[in-house]
Amino acid sequence: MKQTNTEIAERLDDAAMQATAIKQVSQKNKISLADAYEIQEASLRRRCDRGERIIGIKMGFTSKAKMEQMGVNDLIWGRLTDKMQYQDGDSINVDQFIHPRAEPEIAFLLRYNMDKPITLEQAPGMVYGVAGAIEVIDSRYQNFKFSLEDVIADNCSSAAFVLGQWYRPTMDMSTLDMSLSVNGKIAHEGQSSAILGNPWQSLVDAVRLTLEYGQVLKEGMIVLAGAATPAVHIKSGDNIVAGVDQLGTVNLSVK
Ligand code: OOG
Ligand code: MG
Repeated sequence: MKQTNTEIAERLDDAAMQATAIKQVSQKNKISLADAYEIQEASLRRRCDRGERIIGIKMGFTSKAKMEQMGVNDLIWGRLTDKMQYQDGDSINVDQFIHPRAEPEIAFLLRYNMDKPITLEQAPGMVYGVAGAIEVIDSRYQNFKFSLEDVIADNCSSAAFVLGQWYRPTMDMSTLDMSLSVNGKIAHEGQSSAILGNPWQSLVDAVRLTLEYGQVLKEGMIVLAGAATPAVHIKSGDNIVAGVDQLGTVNLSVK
């Protein structure tokens, strides 16, 4: 039987809370892009009803490496809550996730309420700082397989993230080497130019897309620009380090 968007949101939220994978929701239900974002919003409303706070957004599929790894080719955005944030050097418990993966990212800290579109030239002036980051993604779908609508409904696989130190946004952001190491071995290397040619473009698109969906990113919020490399599976005992040229390293261990 067809489910309402609210019912689908509940299933996805329960799957995340119970760390149990479910079937892709688009297999039984015809879901439009607008439905998918409505489901995402409804599932986040449940998190907020439990006391979580939305502190930013993450962009997804901003690099070819990610689009190819996941077989999806359009920009997506999902919400980040305070409960998803860990501090540099923290441990995460693998049991709270289904099949987590980690990826190296760049984060922005917004300086203004983003109530109108911005240009690439304006983007650096719109942030207090930039930082390296690790994003942990965890699809709530079996085998980490989904359509574009499925993954948007599932809050773009958001699970956890860690930020490095904030730096003033004075460097050329388009040519920074990025890497993700697991247990001292480099798992993936890339360049920040893999993120839409320039990570600032991801901020431009984040503002455009959120406005399209009637949301205004607020001063103090975080925007994750999207991974420059494919994601790697992580397991108990792993030490994950993301390195971004000029932005230092970020550490996370997995228990
Ligand atoms: C969706 C999330 C994509 C990114 O950085 O491109 C993403 C997924 O791969 O499950 O976070
Ligand atoms: Mg990501």
